Amino acid sequence: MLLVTTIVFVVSVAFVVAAFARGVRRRRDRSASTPERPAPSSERSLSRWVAGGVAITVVILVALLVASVWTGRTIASLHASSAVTIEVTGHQWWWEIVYDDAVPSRRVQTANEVHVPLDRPVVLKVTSRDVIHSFWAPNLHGKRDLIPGYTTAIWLQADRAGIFRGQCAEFCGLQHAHMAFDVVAEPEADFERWLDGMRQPARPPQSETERRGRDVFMTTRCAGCHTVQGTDAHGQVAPDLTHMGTRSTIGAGTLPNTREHMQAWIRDPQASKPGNQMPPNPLSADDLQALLAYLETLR
Ligand code: HEC
Ligand SMILES: [Cu+2]
Repeated sequence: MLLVTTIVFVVSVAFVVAAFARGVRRRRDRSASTPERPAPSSERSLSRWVAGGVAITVVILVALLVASVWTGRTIASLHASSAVTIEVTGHQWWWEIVYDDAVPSRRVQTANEVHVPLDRPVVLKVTSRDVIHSFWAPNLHGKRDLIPGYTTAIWLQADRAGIFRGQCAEFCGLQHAHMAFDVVAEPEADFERWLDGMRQPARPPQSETERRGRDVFMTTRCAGCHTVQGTDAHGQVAPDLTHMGTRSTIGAGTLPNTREHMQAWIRDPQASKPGNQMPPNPLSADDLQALLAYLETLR
């Protein structure tokens, strides 16, 4: 496309320059200030030029359209045997991330953090659960809208290690600005290690406090919305918390993932991210500390 449009640009500019030069020359040759009426024969030749120009333009545009649709389809249906497929679902206002596997116990579910191996094609299958979002990690790929009920594919490949910041790029409601994510690009071995870690169910609580924290989690509303693999918590409307401790932020980039911020978030998520779908939790101080201790075991 760049080649074709460059040629078109150069040719068009050449014609403009030629026409301009011709006009200057004519004006110099003849001092007459009234423009002459073109002879009928030259008028016919003029309309032939214009018709030719329009025809070439139409042909080029149709060819580019066909090429673009064809390339888009090829990329969308890309199934390179080595490609990693990741499912991304937009929610108001967080990202559900799934690494599917034919073996159900090897399926990985997480949120707001996408890990990809270096130098390998990655196919992201994106969709939305509620409104239109847009998945965008500017250093890795172009924007792609997430349409409810419709799955599209984005293809990307990371050639250098690092953490790439991403952001919802389509206004999707009150907390649109707090709908960020990280793409962590890492060497294949690190990626596999991470994936293996994510496949493990949550470690059972060890201490008395942790056990109490788990009970608080299971008996208050937390478990109705959140999943913790390996426990009775199977909620599907909120981020999977099985390995919450490995994530760098709380609330899709809203707060750093520290104990203090976690405490504030659980007490009242509406304070730092007003309008989000998690309600405040008026817990006793002991219950809250136990819950925090339990959440810290989810690594
Ligand atoms: C009504 C459903 C609901 C209940 C009940 C609920 N949450 Fe949430 N929770 C959410 C949603 C939705 C989010 C994502 C909010 C966002 O980022 O916009 C969330 C986010 C979180 C996060 C941050 C996750 C991340 O990766 O950013 C933690 C931690 C969390 N909840 C813990 C809890 C705990 C602990 C309880 C119980 C005391 C609880 N939640 C109760 C819906 C719920
Ligand atoms: Cu969004």
